[in-house]
Amino acid sequence: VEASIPEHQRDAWKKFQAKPWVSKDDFEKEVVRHVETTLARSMFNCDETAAYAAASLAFRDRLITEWNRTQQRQAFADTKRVYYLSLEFLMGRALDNAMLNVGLKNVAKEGLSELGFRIEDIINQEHDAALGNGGLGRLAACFLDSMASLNFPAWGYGLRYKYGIFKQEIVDGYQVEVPDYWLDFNPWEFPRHDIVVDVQFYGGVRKYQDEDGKNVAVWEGGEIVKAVAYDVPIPGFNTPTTNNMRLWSSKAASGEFDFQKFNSGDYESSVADQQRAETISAVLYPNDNLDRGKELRLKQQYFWVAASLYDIVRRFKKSKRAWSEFPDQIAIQLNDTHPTLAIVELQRILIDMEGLDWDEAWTIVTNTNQKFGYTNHTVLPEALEKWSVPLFQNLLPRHLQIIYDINMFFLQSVERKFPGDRDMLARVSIIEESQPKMVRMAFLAIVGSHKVNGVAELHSDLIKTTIFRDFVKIFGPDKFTNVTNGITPRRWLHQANPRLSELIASKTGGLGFLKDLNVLNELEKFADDKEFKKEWAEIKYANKVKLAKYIKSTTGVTVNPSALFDIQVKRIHEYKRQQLNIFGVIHRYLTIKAMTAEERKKLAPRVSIFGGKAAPGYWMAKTIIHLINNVGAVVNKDPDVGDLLKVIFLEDYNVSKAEIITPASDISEHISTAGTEASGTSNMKFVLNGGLIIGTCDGANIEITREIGENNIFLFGNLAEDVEDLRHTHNYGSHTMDPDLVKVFDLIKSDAFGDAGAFGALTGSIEDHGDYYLVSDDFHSYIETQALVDEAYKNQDEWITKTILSVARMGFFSSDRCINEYAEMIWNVEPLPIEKEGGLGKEE
Ligand code: H53
Repeated sequence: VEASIPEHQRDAWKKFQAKPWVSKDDFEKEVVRHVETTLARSMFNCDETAAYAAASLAFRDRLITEWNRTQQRQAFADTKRVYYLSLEFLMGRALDNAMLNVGLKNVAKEGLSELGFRIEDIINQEHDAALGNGGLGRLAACFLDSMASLNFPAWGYGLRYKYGIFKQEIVDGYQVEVPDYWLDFNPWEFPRHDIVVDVQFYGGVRKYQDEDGKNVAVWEGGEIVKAVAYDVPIPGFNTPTTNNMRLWSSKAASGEFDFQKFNSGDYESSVADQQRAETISAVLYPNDNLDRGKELRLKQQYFWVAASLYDIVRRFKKSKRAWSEFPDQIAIQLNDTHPTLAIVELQRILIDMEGLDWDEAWTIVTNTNQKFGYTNHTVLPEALEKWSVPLFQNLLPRHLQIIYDINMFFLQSVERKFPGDRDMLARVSIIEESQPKMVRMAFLAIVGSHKVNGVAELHSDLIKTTIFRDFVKIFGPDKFTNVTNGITPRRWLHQANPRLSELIASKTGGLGFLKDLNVLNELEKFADDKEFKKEWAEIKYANKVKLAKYIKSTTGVTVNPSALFDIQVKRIHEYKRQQLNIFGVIHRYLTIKAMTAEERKKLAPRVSIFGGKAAPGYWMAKTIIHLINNVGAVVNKDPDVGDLLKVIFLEDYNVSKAEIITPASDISEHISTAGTEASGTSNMKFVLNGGLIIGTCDGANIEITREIGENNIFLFGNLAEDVEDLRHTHNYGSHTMDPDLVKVFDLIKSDAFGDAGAFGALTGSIEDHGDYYLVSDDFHSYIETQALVDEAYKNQDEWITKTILSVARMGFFSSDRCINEYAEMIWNVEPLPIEKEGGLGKEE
């Protein structure tokens, strides 16, 4: 429906157009107005929740004005757009980010203070938007920030889960999951009840020939669910560009419950349809790096993909261009294989709905002029998505036919290239000939994309030589590329560590480093500057004091802020090896217990801090959490140990907690079995905040080492190239356990940390079941390297120099660099220039 106001009536609109507020007085006026009208409260009953609501609404109004202008500008320019399809967006809090990105945090701080509030208290009222599990979801959030900050015309498309990642409670040392209902009050989203897409499931396919002898397929029957759009504004830093993240929410097609059933007394089933439809976008699947093949998950994927593509195609059709221009206007990035159905859905739209013939359509879908790009984030076999053919057949019958056709044409081309190689055909087929047959989503994504990228150099090399080897032979090496991950320095330095950001700004000529992170290089000249080092160390200490207070208030344990803070926070997974860390802690405990009082005096005190969620069904990961908590319970109250060792498990690790934890580390642990962690991104965050790393030669650790220098990182353990051979030897019985690890296991088995039965599966997986993750193989190297950390930390002067040099050399890891690489190598899009940029440093 055309709802545009006629030309001759637009003057009134222009005259009264909303203008973004800028001054402190205007901000206060807006806050008071929202308290008194939107919230129907007053100065007599305005608590911090209400103040948060009003301040957020004031900023939201401002964002939305710029959002509107950005959308108009982008529509008018009609240039190529990027669509980032991700099932996860781990956004964290929005208010602090909005204030900083529009450059009005100080204005808000003063304004709130005049109204009787402390800005920190107001910021802390916000519930995290936690629509993601871990690295993959947070990467998507950093990318949105960078795309807006760099003025790219870009949209994120995702699902509006009613329940984000569960909240973790620790009860008697065990993880307990509590639902995260986060939508009670969410000022950051705009429901678009006018943007609704019908999405079909189930049913069957009728095929016939029309009068012209053309084959026609009609997908009919089944059920329809409505997808309703919710828009979230994404402000760029120091630019008016405000992009859009569109999240889809599911709703029953009828909208209401069935009145007839209701009137006939059948209340329960009258709401059942509605509930069934709403289930689709109800919960985020809580697995990271694990595929469980559940029907509801496939439903989520198709629901989201179908609605997003419909929206993208609708926008394209408005421009009245020919279909052949589609690839010049649109770049779609598939964040992992979750949105792979987009390839099939576009082909379906073109042949079934738009009447193109197969070849014409497939040329558009797979056009080399930048259409679909596929990012692979893992080589772990248990994380690679496969869907059973019978399940597919039932839910998406037409899509399965199209996949079979795509596969047939693909295999024919392989056969032409490698005549007679039957094994090759079986290996690369999109359909796995198993019982039941399975659709291999990664293979479909490769066949349908023009570029496939890994997320760090080692990882991108590994996918080319292992899981996608045959595809390199088939398509040639140019289809495969690397874009090493990055993080946004706005949230992960400026927002999380304001004092460090301020110090850097004072030495590098303002906040420019936040837009060009290579400017950090200028810090090298201060690496030996006494005054600077003093300030640097004071900031680290203050951040540790803040974390120590947080630890005290949440766990009751007192930790010494002068101790070495050793942190491992990330999802709990065997491949990430929190078990190696906690076994190392137990080894340290044994060592301390065996020391004389004199020896103890020479030891550097440590606080070992853990945090992270285990997937609810991942028993081994939960066992590791249990062990960490039980070790803490024993060690923390042992008078022989005192301050020399404390073990902390922080409950419910999430983005806003990461903002407190990350700036407080002296050393952080990134100790995955070599070849298993695709990149890791928290490693980058910790170094950027002046912490050092103990890590394996894995993922982005390798590139971090290259950038900051090997003197500034503590690397240990076996290399990726040796992992396979080591596993092989384990399986053939020649697995000899590391003697120090045996002592650790003996202590666990003596019930020192509670009933050892609870940990039998964990120790057994290493001693008796092949030690797949090479814990014992790497144990000695790990312990030795930790001893080097102890030594190095004693020389605070050198330690500080190392951290300054490291920060100075971290420019490469900005997500702005990533986005520019994607734009150039994969998307072929240009930023849309802005006439008036904000003028950096207006807040200094
Ligand atoms: O993606 C991150 C990587 C990290 C990798 C992670 C990831 C998930 O969070 C979930 C599924 C998956 O396949 C991969 O584990 O190494 O840094 C962003 O690329």
